[in-house]
Amino acid sequence: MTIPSTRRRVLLGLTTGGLVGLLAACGGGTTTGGAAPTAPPPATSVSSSANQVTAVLTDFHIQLSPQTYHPGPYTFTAENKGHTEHALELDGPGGNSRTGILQPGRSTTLTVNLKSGTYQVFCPVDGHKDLGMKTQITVGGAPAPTDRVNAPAPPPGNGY
Ligand SMILES: [Cu+2]
Repeated sequence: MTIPSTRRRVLLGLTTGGLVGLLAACGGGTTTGGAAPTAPPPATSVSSSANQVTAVLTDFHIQLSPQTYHPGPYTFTAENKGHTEHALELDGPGGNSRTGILQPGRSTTLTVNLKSGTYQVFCPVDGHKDLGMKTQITVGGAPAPTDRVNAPAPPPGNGY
């Protein structure tokens, strides 16, 4: 009498639910003090809570990137694209703050906690303001939604 071989059934329970996408967050590289990076950070990957504004300084004009201003922190990136030294200063309800003197081709950042009202934006280098390096921004009344929870809903359309 032969004993039939038993068939063993191996059930491979393969579940597909185990794949977890590991998103490696490429953190911002530390800035070394040597060579000055000239490439501005891509605006789409900014995770900072501060809003980003670009201020291009030329001889003798200040060009701000299009922006609607609300109370809160803003980081101004001042780029000196002129042929002489410039700087950027903001003067308004929150006080005034300025960058250091920028040599041609240099850039720096200036973080300002904007408050409601009008700010004068100009170059504090001698005479440059009168030569045309001045503009102004108006900070609207509606705070950022994450700023104050109990603030009333802003009117539609931003009225700007
Ligand atoms: Cu200037």
